[in-house]
Amino acid sequence: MLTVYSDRHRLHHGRAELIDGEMKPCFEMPRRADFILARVQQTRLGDVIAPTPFGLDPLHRVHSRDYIAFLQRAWSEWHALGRNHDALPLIWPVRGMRQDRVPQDIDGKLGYYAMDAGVPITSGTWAAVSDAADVALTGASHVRAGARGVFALCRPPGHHAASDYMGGYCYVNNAAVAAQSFLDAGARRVAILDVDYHHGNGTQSIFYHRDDVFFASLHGDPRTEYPFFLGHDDETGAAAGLGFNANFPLVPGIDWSAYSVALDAACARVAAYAPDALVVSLGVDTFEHDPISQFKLRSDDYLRIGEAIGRLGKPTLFVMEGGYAVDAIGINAVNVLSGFESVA
Ligand code: SS9
Ligand code: ZN
Repeated sequence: MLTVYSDRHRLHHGRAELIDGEMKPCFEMPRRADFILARVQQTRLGDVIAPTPFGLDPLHRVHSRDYIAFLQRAWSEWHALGRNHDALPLIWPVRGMRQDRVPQDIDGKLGYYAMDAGVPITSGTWAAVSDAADVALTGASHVRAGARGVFALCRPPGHHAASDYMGGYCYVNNAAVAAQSFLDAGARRVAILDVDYHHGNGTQSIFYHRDDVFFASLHGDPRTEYPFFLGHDDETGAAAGLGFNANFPLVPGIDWSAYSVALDAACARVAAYAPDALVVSLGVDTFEHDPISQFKLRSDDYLRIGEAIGRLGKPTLFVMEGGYAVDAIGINAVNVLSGFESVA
């Protein structure tokens, strides 16, 4: 399987995040991608290529222009105030406050364009974020050219980012950008299967009113899990998109026996949609030793996830999302890809 990878992910390296009331080193760190790449090479999964630049147009297909402009400029606006540490949001327009006025000050803009504080912006964040989108777009172009499966080793991840906000370590929604690129190249239906531990709220929200992208997500139940405010099973789509969104919220602590039942159900929904292409939001924070998650999948279970996806028989783009047990992230992510490849 071809892997698309850019070294420039390292330019995004947040120092700390506020978690459980404490500032701790960011769980979303450069070593994650380094370990995945090392495992790709160690297992001889296939060639590793650099992305080609696609520019801003494909980003504007799923994100608002003002949000993308904000991401491009945020560090320089922050830095111009003499601040050298990471930019972080600290105030949000909640119920009853104005959503129709974008503040001029960078502190206001950070809150306006964020859903949480888990999104440090550093001097290199935009370079890494735009390369990650190019990684996904390059992967999609190889799937269109006939590859059965391609791995877009994106970092930072993307599935919490919506059309005009960042959150949960995510800035540009790489999976959504790739899905839209399939449609723009002539596909009529694209499915996105999100197996990250956290609900893909950004992806759901981008396509919620549309029937040309079917979104299915397996995740920790939002009653007890981040992102808390989206991901329930009664969210089935709206307007033309009604019936084209499927959430599978799962209780904390489950292992493969319960997870696989939901995975089979989600895969059956994907198969029924009969997509021309499949995008997998590949998070491996469902792992038993993940430091911020509560499922109990073991490394071998990821082979089974890949086999289930492979049995769908669709041209498939894997887009890397979460996974924070860094020592095992390469084994677990590449196990999904190897499982996929083992199914002819
Ligand atoms: C859990 C805090 C979660 C954000 C997690 C984002 C995951 C992206 N106690 N913080 S895949
Ligand atoms: Zn996650």
